[in-house]
Amino acid sequence: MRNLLVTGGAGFIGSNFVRHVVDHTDDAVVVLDKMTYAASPEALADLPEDRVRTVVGDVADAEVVDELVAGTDVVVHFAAESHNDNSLRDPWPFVQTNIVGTAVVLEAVRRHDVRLHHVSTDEVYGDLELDERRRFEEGSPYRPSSPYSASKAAADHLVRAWVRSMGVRATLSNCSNNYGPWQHIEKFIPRQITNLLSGRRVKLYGAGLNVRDWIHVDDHSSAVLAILDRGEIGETYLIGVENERANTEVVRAILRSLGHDEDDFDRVSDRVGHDLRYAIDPSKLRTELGWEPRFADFDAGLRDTITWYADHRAWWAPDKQRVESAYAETGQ
Ligand code: NAD
Ligand code: TDX
Repeated sequence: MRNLLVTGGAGFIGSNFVRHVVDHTDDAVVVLDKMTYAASPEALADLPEDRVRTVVGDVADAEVVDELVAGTDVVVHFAAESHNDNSLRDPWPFVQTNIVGTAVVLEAVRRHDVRLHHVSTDEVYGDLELDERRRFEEGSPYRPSSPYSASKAAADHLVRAWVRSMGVRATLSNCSNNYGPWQHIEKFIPRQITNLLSGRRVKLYGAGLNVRDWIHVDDHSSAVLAILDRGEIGETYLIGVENERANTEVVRAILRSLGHDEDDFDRVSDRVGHDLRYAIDPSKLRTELGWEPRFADFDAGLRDTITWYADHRAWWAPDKQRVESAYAETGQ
């Protein structure tokens, strides 16, 4: 049994991870979360109080972080500003939370000699051409495109520097696009599902040829747990399930599932600097750690996710108008 400190544990992936830990281990969890607009305390509400405790605080607040890290065996660092479009409107929260926040976590784990797992994204590697065979690997060069991905790249570099030169015991993972329950409705898949469920139209950026490599959030959680259990200090693991889909394909699948004509969507302004394609080669995770995904069937996972949003209208509906008004300002 370990004591885990999970930063950003009230967010989409963090809350799914905490539930996964409760279901699959004996570990106790302290969640540190600032409860920004992206947090869902509801996602943790039914978890046992003797296993999960929540502290509201900022990961960039050295005093709070130091105190929590002191009583912890492992820190799993999810906390971040996570949406590319928001980073194009206002990059400062991304610099503060993703870069400064990670430095604060690193200093605390260094002082208390606590193991860290740093959660990052495949977007640090930039993008790929649609027709090239190459995929992202652990040694791919960093080439981030947006303030969000640049801030995550900066955080990754900080972690590696603290490992090499400051004696910190850390692992890193870079995962592809997640989908599943509790994802904020600003993101692509939940935005389109909730658009249809609220009588709005589906909004596709530009030509919609962009490709993303979709993984169910629970597979991300099991991969992080495998790295905590069997990962080697200083190593990076790419997490993905080899499931590339063009945005147009995803949009058509959502429209069909909800009984609409599959061409019944709007094309809206493209994202500035829009990455064309992400694709992960997960061989290292699979061969070295023996990890296997459990949700390989994307179409089934997408249908379950649609059902989940239909069943959780009370959670997302109050925020829908605000999110859509913000998009309307950029013609999206
Ligand atoms: P999210 O936006 O849903 O959740 C982020 C959580 O962090 C929220 O609960 C928020 O309140 C909290 N937070 C934000 N700023 C904070 C601060 N200063 N102090 C403490 N807590 C703070 O994001 P997500 O999609 O769950 O992503 C979680 C992590 O996984 C991020 O590090 C992200 O870069 C990474 N990641 C996400 C994806 C994806 O597809 N969503 C893919 C790969 C990696
Ligand atoms: O309304 C939309 N229409 C649309 O066509 C939205 C919100 C997005 N898109 C496109 C943009 C992307 O090509 O869909 C794709 C996915 O968009 P997002 O959900 O914003 O994800 P992405 O930018 O790919 O980043 C996600 O994956 C990597 C997460 O938000 C990041 O946190 C993670 O690091």
